Amino acid sequence: MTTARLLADLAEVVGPAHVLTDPAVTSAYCTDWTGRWRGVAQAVVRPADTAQTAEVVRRCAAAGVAICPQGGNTGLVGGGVPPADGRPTIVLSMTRLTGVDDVDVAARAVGVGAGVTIGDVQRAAVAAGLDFGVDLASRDSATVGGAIATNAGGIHFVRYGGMRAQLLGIEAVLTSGEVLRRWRPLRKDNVGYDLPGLLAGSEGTLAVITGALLRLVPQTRRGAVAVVAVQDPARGLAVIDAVERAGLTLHAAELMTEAGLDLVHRHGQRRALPAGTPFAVLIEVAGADAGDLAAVLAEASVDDAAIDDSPAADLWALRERHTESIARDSTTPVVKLDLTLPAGALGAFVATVERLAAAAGVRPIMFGHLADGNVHVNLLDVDPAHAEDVTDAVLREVAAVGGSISAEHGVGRAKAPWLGLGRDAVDVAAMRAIKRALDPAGLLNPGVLGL
Ligand code: 2HG
Ligand code: ZN
Repeated sequence: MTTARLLADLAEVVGPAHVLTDPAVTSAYCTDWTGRWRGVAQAVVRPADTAQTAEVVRRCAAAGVAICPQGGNTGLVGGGVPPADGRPTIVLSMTRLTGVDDVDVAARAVGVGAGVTIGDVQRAAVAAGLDFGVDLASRDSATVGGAIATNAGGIHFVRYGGMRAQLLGIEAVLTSGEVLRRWRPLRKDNVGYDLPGLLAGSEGTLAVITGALLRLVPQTRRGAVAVVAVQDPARGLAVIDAVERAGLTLHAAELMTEAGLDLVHRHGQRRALPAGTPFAVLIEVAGADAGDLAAVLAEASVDDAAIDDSPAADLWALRERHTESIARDSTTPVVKLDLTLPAGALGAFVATVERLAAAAGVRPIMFGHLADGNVHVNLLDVDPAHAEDVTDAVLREVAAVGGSISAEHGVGRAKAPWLGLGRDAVDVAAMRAIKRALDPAGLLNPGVLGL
């Protein structure tokens, strides 16, 4: 079947207005948020619901056309954009699946479409007197489907876990066009393989997620935030430990560096700590106020801290404005490496990256989710011709000290060549077997994950 014929067929399924082919319109869907990854698609197809999604998948599979599922296109590893190798591909944009069911307050659960934003889940939960356990800076663009596909973590991972931990159920279209649906608001449901858990982090390579039944959590009504100056990450971890040992509930614990803070200040954010602080840790606690947190920090001999009751938007802005300030400041597309380090290796790793970056003539800004050992290494002003070399050097260092080459952003296209640094041969073979079983023709997100 010709591609033109397939697109005409797909237009019958989703309506002609939802098969986009004008390059002026489709280019935004084919380029990732960082501008580093650009692909080519014959069309962007925008189904309205699960039935249309299933029909689109069935017809693409019959025609041998690849499918790149996409949510809000806020991913940072190129996993949501089509390949650039010219193979016939459509982008399957899931942003029209925006249904939000009534919150099941007794079960603390809500069913939502894959295209609902994380912010809309939070608002639905709050309106019902509850909350959603995942929060991230891209909350108003990132969709549930994309966040599940990447197993996004975010700022409250330390308390509630990432997207995988929020899944009570899932709905997804298989390459056969059949709809897999596990949809019971049960906390315990131990019948066979954890398929929702498997689709979390599958990065669009196993099935197209159309909806999810999400766990909700009680609201945090009282809280406090501190931004604390520390000499090194180890001291930051010690302060976090002291806060938890004092009985306070950790809601977030984020690491920032002097270079990152200087950058967000240059981009307009007011300072909370004096200039020259080598590292800063943002700590949010739940169920306590600023006075309680100040007392614990004094006990832990912290002498430089800015403290406020939650939500403390000004203190949080210091951390949340990193990504956009970095994007605005770099002269080339930023090389973003999201990593986990063993707690004891963090300080030395930061110093090593600074050395590697200096040798490569690029600017490093590091920040991240300290309590999870998750560092976001951002490399600015990297000559695109050298992006692979500098990535290789950093990822090898992570593997050498026993860390993970992907903490919460996924593997995508950015890290696919380094999959073997994160998983051994037996592990990769088992993943490949799963991929072959669910997508024998290799039509779902080819090139992503490197399987
Ligand atoms: C965050 O923690 C996101 O803000 C983005 O994971 C990280 O921009 C980044 O590198
Ligand atoms: Zn993050």
